[in-house]
Amino acid sequence: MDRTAQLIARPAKDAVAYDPAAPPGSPHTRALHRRAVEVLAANWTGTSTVPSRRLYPHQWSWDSAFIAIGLRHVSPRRAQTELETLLDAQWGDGRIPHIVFNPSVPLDAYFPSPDFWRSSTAGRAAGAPRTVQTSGIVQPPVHALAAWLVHCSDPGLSRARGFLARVYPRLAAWHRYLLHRRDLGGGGLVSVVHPWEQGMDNAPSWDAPLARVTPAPARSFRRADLDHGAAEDRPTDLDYGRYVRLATDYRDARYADGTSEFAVEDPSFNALLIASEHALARIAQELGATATARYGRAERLTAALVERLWDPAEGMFFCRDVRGGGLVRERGVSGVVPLLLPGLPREVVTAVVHTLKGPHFGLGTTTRLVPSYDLLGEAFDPHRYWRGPAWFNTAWLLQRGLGLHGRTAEADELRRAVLDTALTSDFAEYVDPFTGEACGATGFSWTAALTLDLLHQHTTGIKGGDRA
Ligand code: 9WN
Repeated sequence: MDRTAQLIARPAKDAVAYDPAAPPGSPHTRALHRRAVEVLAANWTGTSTVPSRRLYPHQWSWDSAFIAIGLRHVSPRRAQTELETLLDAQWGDGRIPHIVFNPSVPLDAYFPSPDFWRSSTAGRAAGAPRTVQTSGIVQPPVHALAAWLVHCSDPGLSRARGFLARVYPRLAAWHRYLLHRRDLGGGGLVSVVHPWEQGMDNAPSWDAPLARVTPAPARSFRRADLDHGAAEDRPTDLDYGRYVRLATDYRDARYADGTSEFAVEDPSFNALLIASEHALARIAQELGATATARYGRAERLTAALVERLWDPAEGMFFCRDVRGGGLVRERGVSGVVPLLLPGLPREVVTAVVHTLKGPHFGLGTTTRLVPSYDLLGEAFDPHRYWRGPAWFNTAWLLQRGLGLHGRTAEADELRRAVLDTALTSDFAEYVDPFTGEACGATGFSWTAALTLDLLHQHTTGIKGGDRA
């Protein structure tokens, strides 16, 4: 029996609120730990973890990276498997698909299903695998960061199993795909060609670039998400029609890059690529290879991010609409995520922290977790998908950024808020940023995984080797 199974074999007690003052190893901490492990065990399929049994019954790309980051604390081996299952579905051109479909799940359980994406036929020219069905778009490249952190949790096991040696070429090919095929703006940054690629699907930053897209007729598809989620919390039918149109056009172009009418340079997506470039450099060093070129690339990408997306007057990063030509001045959480970058200029760090604590995000004053969108923005809605509620993965990224830049008090406060809210919301997918009320699915995998990671940070601190 591996460690995860042993832990869940213990009888679960009723959830109790996390006591922020509880010392490591206290009953409160143990209850939180146990429940988080239970969530991950319940969502484990044998080779990977579903984000949520009902709402998202397949493997998702950036979810798996976050899940591996937490799972490494209870089963480093299982965390390795999580990432390697995803990488087994990598396409020949290097892309890592945003969904890897489980063939035993009924087609109507999630839309768009494998028969929509038709990866093994429409994706053949781009090198889609024949044996597994996937989507054809991507998600944020958190994987190299996750692989490095998984390695750090048990370097002996990692070396004995040749984990990094196996994943390194695949991760390098993934970054090559993004840097060479997706620099649609020509300025060195990567563009997403669908809101689902960026991971914050319904963010107001997409409204202007999406407005140019003719929606697919509502009758031409059936949304499965509304079977499990409240319609008023989910994207509208009109937005869904546009998502379907973009995905259909990409598929019908055989997933060739360069022609999409939607192309956006997003701060969070690019920051995660840069963080993962730093991690790839660490991995290369660990494998005895030279890493100078990778560190150099991470620096150049950071400079491009600041040059193309930073707005000093607003103290945050904005998306660039490559087809429309300009910055989209909607304040989304994506615009503060670059705080996690080690090479960010000092004045940028100061301004981002100021923005986080100011009236638009209210961190530590009106909100406890960081809202996904501007509290004062016209489109703000505390419950609607990515238009206001707070997510745990963005809180984790920002907590890491605050710690990295020596903002220890703010990092500790955010850490406590995450742990507290994770338990009281039963590991919700997302929460009301003011009240912490659960929204979307409960028992959500990355919420549980990142809770575990933050719990372990308390006992071990962020170690130097953990930094990527
Ligand atoms: C589309 C799985 C995914 C997350 C995304 C989140 C949501 C899917 C959806 O769920 O997206 O990929 O159907 O809305 O926005 O970040 O990876 O948890």
